[in-house]
Amino acid sequence: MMDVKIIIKILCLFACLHQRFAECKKEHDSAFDAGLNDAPNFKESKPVKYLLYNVNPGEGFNLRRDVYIRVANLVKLLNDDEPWALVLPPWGRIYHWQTREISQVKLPWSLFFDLDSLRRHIPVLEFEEFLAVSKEPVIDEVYYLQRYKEGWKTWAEKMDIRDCLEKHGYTKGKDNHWHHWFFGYGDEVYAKKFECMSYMGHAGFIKPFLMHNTSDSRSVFLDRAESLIHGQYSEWSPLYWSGRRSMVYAKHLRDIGDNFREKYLGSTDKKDKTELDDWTKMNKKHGDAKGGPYLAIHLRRKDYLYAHGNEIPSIQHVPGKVKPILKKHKLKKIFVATDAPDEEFEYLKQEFGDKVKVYRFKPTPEEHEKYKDGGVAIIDQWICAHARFFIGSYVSTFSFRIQEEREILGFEPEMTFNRLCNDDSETCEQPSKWTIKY
Ligand code: GFB
Repeated sequence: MMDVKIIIKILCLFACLHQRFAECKKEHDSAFDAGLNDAPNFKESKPVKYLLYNVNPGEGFNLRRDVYIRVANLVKLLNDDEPWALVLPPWGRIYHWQTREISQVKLPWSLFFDLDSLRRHIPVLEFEEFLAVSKEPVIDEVYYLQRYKEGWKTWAEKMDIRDCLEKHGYTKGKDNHWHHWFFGYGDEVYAKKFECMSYMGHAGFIKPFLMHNTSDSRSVFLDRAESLIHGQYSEWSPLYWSGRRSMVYAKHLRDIGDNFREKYLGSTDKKDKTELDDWTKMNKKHGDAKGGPYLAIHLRRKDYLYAHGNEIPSIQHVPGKVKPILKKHKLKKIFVATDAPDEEFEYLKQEFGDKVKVYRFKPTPEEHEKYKDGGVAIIDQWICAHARFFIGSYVSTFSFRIQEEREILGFEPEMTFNRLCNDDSETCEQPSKWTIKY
């Protein structure tokens, strides 16, 4: 039997969409509040349409979160004209999630994010909820976004239905349906139509196509949605930040991070001025947050050593570079978020000596099974986000998401946008300061 909570959420979602999303900014419960004397406020209602998407399988967790913002803001724009809901692509098969003992496919977004917060930005539903409200497990149209075969000389927004450069695992069955992995649901889910679209443009550029060329369909799937670039919804725009701010981490993960902060790092929201509110009401200024009495560092290792080894320090050089910063900010505790093997972490602990305490978050096997690699990564990010001073890894999207979280919490940019230089350099270009816009 379907979970009662899911049914209530879906009913609420429909109630909201029926009144058109732009007018429906109240809490979900208010859908049941209409009194007899309330004047009806309905415009012509159109049936809700569902946008689904996926990202290049090689992309990591934190770039995927950036693509979510682009697609979410596309849905926001669509809702100015007609009701669309975004179907959240289940997490799974992510290259970096290598803990083989635990199952990491078909993971719902609620494992990592607070869905009520996402819904204060746009209407979203989990893939399983989409299946639950569908008569059949069918996606009406799939568009695979691809490059232009001939390349391009000057950048101009354009889109064209073209022959597929590759089929990327989409096959047409004898039943005339298109089959694909579809997040692990490929045994049941199929598509009626599959086409490739050469695409060069911002996320909003595809809106007229979705409105006018897919009007007979209920669901449209955009594969390789990272091709929709930010453009006017980039890190410099308030809309980017609304999408980003709505991506509040799931409470169970925040709680674990908060307990760790309190227990080992002497850090609480009250003392550190990092209290959280409904994101739509938050408007923190730089310097409002003080942060816990520790320095946090994100030390990206593993495949990063091959990709960006020239830009990051060896583990042996880390203590020498961090000690002067600890001294400057009078800090004696370090929190390390890292994908490094245990030996490297133990080495760091030893090298910092007795006067500096070095911590990392290590889940128990049960916690790991429950929260998955993605949840453990978020706990690390949450703890880093609350430190007095943060040092990230060169161009790591994992570090970028921490920097954004610190912008939301109200830290001074100087305490956030930092990285360590390589072994041979004392100075190097520091991260761009992508400061929050309200
Ligand atoms: O998130 P992500 O795309 O960031 O990929 P980058 C890094 C993944 O490694 C995370 C794990 O999703 C985590 O699963 N990871 C990295 C960590 N650092 C930590 C950490 O401090 N704590 C925990 N718990 N997990 C890019 C990739 O990674 O790096 C590209 O997106 C490519 O595909 C490139 O591999 C070299 O932006 O850092």
